[in-house]
Order: sequence, then structure tokens, then C-alpha cells
Amino acid sequence: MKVDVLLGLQWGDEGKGKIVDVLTPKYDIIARFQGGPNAGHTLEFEGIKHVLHTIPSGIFREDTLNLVGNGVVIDPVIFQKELEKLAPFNINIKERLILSKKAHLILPTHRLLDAASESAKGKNKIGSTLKGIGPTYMDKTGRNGLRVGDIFMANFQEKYEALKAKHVELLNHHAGFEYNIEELEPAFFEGIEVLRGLTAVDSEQFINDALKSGKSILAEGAQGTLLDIDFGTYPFVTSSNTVTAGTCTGLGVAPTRIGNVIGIFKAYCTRVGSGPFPTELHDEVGEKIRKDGFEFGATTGRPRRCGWIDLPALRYAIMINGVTELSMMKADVLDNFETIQVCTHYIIDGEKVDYLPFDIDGIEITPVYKEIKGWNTDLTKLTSMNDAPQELLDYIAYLEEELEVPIATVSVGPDRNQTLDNR
Ligand code: 2SA
Ligand code: MG
Repeated sequence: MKVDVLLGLQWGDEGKGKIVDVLTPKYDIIARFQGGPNAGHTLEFEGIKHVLHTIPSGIFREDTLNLVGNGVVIDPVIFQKELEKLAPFNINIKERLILSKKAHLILPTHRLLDAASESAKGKNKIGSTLKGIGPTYMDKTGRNGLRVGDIFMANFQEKYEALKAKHVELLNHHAGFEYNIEELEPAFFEGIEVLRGLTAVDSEQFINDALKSGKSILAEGAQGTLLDIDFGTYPFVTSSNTVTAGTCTGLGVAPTRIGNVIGIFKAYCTRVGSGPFPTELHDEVGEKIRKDGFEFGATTGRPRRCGWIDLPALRYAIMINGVTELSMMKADVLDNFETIQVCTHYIIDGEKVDYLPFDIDGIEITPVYKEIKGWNTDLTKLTSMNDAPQELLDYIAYLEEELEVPIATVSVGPDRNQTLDNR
């Protein structure tokens, strides 16, 4: 068996949670491999909206096992809150949710360091969600981090105090940054106690055994390709590998074990936080997309920046990830447009560029658009692609030709049922 991968091809918020939720009946295990509570995966069914941050999006389906892999960073406080929100659903968490012992822990001081570092950046802010993601991955690669497995050891408190002391030293370099660690600690240790009551395993062993015994696995990406630490719009990125390769390191599965790669993108484009966004719209069209698409951060509530679809960026993301099939999300948000623009390439220094070059932040970059006729009808009631308006079919055909990957699913609304098969 192989691990299929589902990930975002833009700057996050493509609608990954929804597609994972739709696909879970096909899989035995859903696994998160990177990121942490900076993610906000929204699922909607039976009239209720759920936002997950660290817990994989398969948690609502019976018979699905959910794994939080070693590549993920866990904040015990947020994790506990997430579990509390699941309480009304009577999910057997101990059986349906498994944590990697190698997943790193976000300490209260990581969150403080995130805030201190962002405020020190002045107008060069990353636009971090301030969940402590960057400092936690820094401690991981700096070989200082605390992991889930540590909470079961006798010396956990000692290790915690040592890391906290390091953090305090760093925090004290931020003149004028005020903080109160003692205030944050009770919730942290309460969360640690909750984690102790869950199932923690050597997840790389677990997942490879599962593959061997014929179990099907879907790896659920968080954030998006353009936020990848190596391939995103650095430094305006998150601190993990959000691309397919991150599945291997974040779960402990070999590259030869990767199967289908499902790339998720919106029929337009959004970004939350700072950094370059060539097709961003600063006018009433951008406003309209934000309003019609309800484009506000699922974790922070921040308004998302909106713009047209960007083919050079998408092609790049498809290349890096080895995408085998695409899902186009939120097509219905473009229901009330006479025309739709598609960025086909950029002009940089008078030259045509159709890929994503180094540091698009520091340069003058002009997106060039092709105008497409809009469908200008309500797609939300559509139940089959056979009844789709011709303009939508033309838009899809054009994108497939340009991207050279089939669009297997088209989403026309937030509900589970508003997901159409296009194969
Ligand atoms: P961080 O928190 O340090 O990893 O932030 C670094 C950059 O990564 C961006 N980022 C995100 N972009 C889109 N969606 C994310 N998740 C939430 C959501 C965000 C929210 O699903 O809506 O609620 O605001 C996410 N997480 C991180 C972030 O904006 C920075 O640009
Ligand atoms: Mg999101």
C-alpha cells in the first residue's frame, strides 16, 4: 500500500479540511505530517461548521484512525481545547486518535518568543499566527526541543525548566517586551496531563506496519506550498515543509511509499499574513471575493488578501509536489462575475517569466492576465458536473490544459455534499 497525500498549492486555506473529510471514507488512517495549531481546517456537514487545528480532519468519521505525526508541533493548551470541542460528538478519542512520541511540544515560552520576535520585526512582520510555530521548530532543529515522548519520562519537569530558562534568557533580550510565564503555565500543565491520557506511539513504526498490513493512508497537509520553508515565498513562510517531501520526514514513510498526490487550489487565490502576492487585488473586485468567499482566517479571524488565480505559481507548486490530480475549490465564489482573470505569466524587467523566481518580494513584478467568460449563475445547487454551465467547463478545460493535471473534483459550496466528481 501507498500513502496518498493531500495538500494546498497556494498560501493555505484552499479547503483541504473539506476534501479530507469527503475522502476519509476511502481511507483507514488520516495523518497530519507538519505544522501545528497555526492551521485551521474547516469542515461543514449537517449544518454545523467545525474548525480543527492539530487534529486530523478524519476525526468525525467512525472507523477512521487519526495520526498526528512526528513532523507536527503540538500545543497542549490548544489541543485540550480542540478535544473539549469534540466532546459533544462522543468520539472515542483514545481509540481514534494517535500521537507520535516524536512530535514536538509548543511551550508557553515559544508563544511568547513568537510574539517578541514578530514585534521586533516592525514593518517586516511575517504575519505569523503567533502560535509559537517558528520558535518550536527552531528548538527542534537547534536540538533543544521537548517531544510528546518526554512527557512520560521522570525527568520531564527538569527538561521543561531547562528549556524555559533558555527562553527567558532570550526573552530578556527583547527590551520592553512584557510577559508573565506563571500565568500561562497552569493551562500548559493541564494540557500535558490530557496528552498523557491519550495514545502515544512510535508512529513511524506504526504507520509502516499499517501499510504492510494493507491499510490505506491519507496524509493531510496544512498551510500551503507557497508557505513551505524551502520553496515558499521566504521569509514570509511557515517553519515546516508543507510539500509532499514533508510527508516522508513528517511521518517516517519512504519516498517509494508515496502514491497519489492530490493538490487543492481555489478558483481564485488568497493569502493571509505578509509577503508577496503578485495577483493580489486592492480594489472592489478583491473586496467582493473576500465578501462572497467569506475569506477570513479560520484560526485568527484575520481578513485574507484576495486575488486572481496565478498559473505560474500553481505550475510551480504542482512541480514541487508531483501532483497527480487536482481539486478546484470555491468555484461558487466566482458565481457573480461577468469575466474572470487568469494570470498566465509575469513580466519582470521587461522579460516574460512563467515560473516563480527567487525572492519575488524585492522586485517589480507585473502579472499578465487572460480574460475568461464567467458562468454568472448559481453553482451552489449543482449536483452533477453533467449539468454544469459551459463557461465553467471551459474554465476547467483551460486550467487542465495549462496545468497538465486533471481536475478530479470541483467544489461549489462549503457542505460535504457540494463536492462534484469531474472524472
Ligand atoms: P506561522 O503562524 O508562524 O506559521 O505563520 C507564518 C506564515 O504562514 C501563514 N500561515 C497561514 N496561512 C494561511 N492559513 C493558515 N492557517 C489559518 C487558517 C490562519 C488564520 O486556516 O485560516 O486563521 O489566520 C496559516 N497558518 C500560517 C501566516 O499567515 C504567515 O504568513
Ligand atoms: Mg485554513
